[in-house]
Amino acid sequence: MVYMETDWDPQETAEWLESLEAVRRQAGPERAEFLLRRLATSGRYLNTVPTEDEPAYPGDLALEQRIAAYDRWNAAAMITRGGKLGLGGHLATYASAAWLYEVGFNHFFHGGHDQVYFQGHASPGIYARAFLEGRLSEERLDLFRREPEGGLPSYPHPRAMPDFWQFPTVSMGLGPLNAVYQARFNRYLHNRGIKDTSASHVWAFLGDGEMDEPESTAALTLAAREGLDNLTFVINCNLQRLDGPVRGNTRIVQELESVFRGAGWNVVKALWGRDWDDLLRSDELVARLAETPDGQFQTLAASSGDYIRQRLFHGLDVPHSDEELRRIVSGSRAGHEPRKVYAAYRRALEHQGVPTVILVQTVKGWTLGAGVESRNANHQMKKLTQDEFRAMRDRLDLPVSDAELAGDLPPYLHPGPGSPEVEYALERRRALGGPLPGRTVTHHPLPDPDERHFSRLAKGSAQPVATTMAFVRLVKDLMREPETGRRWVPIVPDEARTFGMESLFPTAKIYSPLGQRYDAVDRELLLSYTEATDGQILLEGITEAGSMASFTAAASSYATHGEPMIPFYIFYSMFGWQRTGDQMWALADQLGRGFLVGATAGRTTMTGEGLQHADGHSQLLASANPACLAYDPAFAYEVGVIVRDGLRRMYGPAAEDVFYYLTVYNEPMPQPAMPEGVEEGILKGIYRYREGGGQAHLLSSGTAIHWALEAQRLLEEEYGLGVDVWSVTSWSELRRDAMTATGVPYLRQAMAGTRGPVIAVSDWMRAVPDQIAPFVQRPWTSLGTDGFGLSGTRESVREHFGVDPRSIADAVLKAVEEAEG
Ligand SMILES: Cc1ncc(C[n+]2csc(CCOP(=O)(O)OP(=O)(O)O)c2C)c(N)n1
Ligand SMILES: [Mg+2]
Repeated sequence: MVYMETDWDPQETAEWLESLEAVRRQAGPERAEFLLRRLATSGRYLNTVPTEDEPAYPGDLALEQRIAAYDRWNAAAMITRGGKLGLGGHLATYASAAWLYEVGFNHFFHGGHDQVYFQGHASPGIYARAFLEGRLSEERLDLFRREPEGGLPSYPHPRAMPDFWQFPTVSMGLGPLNAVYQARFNRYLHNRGIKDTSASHVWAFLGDGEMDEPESTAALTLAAREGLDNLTFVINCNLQRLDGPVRGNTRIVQELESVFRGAGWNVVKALWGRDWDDLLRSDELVARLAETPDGQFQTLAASSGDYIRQRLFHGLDVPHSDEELRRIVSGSRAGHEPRKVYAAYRRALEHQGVPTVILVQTVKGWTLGAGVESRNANHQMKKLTQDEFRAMRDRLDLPVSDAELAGDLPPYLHPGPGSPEVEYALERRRALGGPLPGRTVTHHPLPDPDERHFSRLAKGSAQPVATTMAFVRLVKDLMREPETGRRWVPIVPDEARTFGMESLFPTAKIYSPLGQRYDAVDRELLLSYTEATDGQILLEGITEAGSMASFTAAASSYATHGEPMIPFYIFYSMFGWQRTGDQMWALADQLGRGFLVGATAGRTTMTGEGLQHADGHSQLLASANPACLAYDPAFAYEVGVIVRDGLRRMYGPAAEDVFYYLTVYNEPMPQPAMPEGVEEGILKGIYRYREGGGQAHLLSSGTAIHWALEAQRLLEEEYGLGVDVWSVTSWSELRRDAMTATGVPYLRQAMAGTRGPVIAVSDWMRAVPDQIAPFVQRPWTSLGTDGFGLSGTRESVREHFGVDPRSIADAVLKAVEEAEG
């Protein structure tokens, strides 16, 4: 345990306690508490590595200083130039974080095997660095935020810039969460013998405001528990977020320190710049700083020396002029000093056993001038004036004349391809394994699995089987494939038994880096709960967010690690898209590939669970994601056809950047054999399942096909009305095809030659089938499960929504009557 220390001198402890007890008796408990607090805070609010312990700096500081100056300038110039077109961008974030990245680029980030999560709003500086290295041209910089013209995306978007960005980070909270699970996934690949990732390190650069997102801290204990010392968080504590101070009345550094320590992390603080060293010899000043609210400290940083002296240094004997005090308080921070940043990073990498967080203090907007630095509105300042550029030039000592600055737009500055700055930067990158950020995909197609796994499903079964079970059995078979079996990554948030997956426990085993250090209570049973270092299953516990983060890491492993993995994440469908839809969006941005499986789908199919469990809309949410192919299969053989095609489309020779969403049901139903010639229809979204006379057409998906078939029988027997039943495997794919087809859309091709009204029914809200209504071009009726779910028997709830066979038959009769009338 990291945070439990033994009492090596109980005698001394007893003496101290006695003294404190005496204070408490004589001066009261408040006084004793004050002393303790003072002791605690003063010891805590200092740099972890004091100046005298800093390691020697391994680089050429003068050159690095110049490189950083160019990057600062060009980032600001890029945004200001775009600002003239009203395009916006962020100046202050990178300005405060520049050294955090420069030290990483020159000494830490390994281009071959590290993964770096850049803070989204710092992207201008990352582009500026790539410009200095000759990776981006001036023309590209000028197209920042002008993507239709081939320009640079505003933030790290792998989909928009797939040879550059690896990790989409700008939706705050997802970066830190994904970084933890990426580090964890690196270990998983290693422990399973798929890839040696022992040299990989994950760096996550985060804002202090971003730490408020629940996702940012959601996985901290996992990271410590699993001993992820291949992970470092760097939190840029500039004390500000978008609107104002992150913690006006308290202190963010202390709060984060407690949170991370409590979670079992190693904490490194890099707070004060070198100029504070002498001042901080005063315990009184250290204590004052430790009790100054962040809002006040921000004000001090933007104030005159006189104010600073009165508010912070009153009564203290300080040998500094007002101007010196102003300079120190306004800008001397560890995060602006490469030596201090280097020392903190070294500490982080040297620490073994648990991950490290570096809490680094900076000034938001640093070097952009007094109008920007530490100002509440600086997050949204989008341009600097000519005067501000001139001042910046002087401060950073950059070679640009007043005349060159006189134009409308500030120029980009580059020291030239053969300059010492560029040579140095490139040499450092070469030594560190190549350029970064960068994303490369070495194509590595996977072979098709054996056909017999799918033909088993195509045969059907008389015994009722739920499609969830059919899917799980299929994957279980596929996991035995010699070549691709080990690439499957089953992910499930404490719901494996619900989906019949416990049969995987003893064979595939549950991943734990610790192995199994206990006798499982069910070890005598065939399906005992088996954990192992090389386990294949990621049984995540109750965290859909964590599961999605694991899925994201596995789904992009083909690019991040050159190792295609086949994740399937199976979840209660209600707790998928609506709970973690933003992660699905980020997954699409990260070009992830794999199978998302919404189990216990439908508003009426899971009995008795009610309003918060009954999912009648995830198909609609999924339809909004452009990278997602969403299917709602009715039969086991459809599941087989879709999975086989998915494997080809995502892992075959012409792999596409898509992922799948399949909804599967828990209602055991007879599984028919696959009719001839339906495969194309299954994949495109529709085929006629059972002809019945063609007077009307019932389109249905998922479990609803059974109600439609029953309605077909009723109509035939009771009314002599012959109706066709169609299986719609994907409403959204049909719509997508219809919207983009140049010729006749597939839906119309499939239904060509038929007549009569169309009635659609599913276990989803009507808006799901209504997606295709405009393209049917026939009288259209839809039935669905609009509104909140409720508990009851399947039959009673279906009657409530009007999707039971009798209601469907009534709707058909009405539609036929109207069409004839
Ligand atoms: C989920 C989410 N909510 C809101 C935003 C909008 N946003 C962008 S930056 C920002 C403030 C960031 O503050 P901080 O994390 O402290 O970063 P820094 O001060 O380094 O810019 C906000 C609210 C976002 N990008 N993502
Ligand atoms: Mg901040």
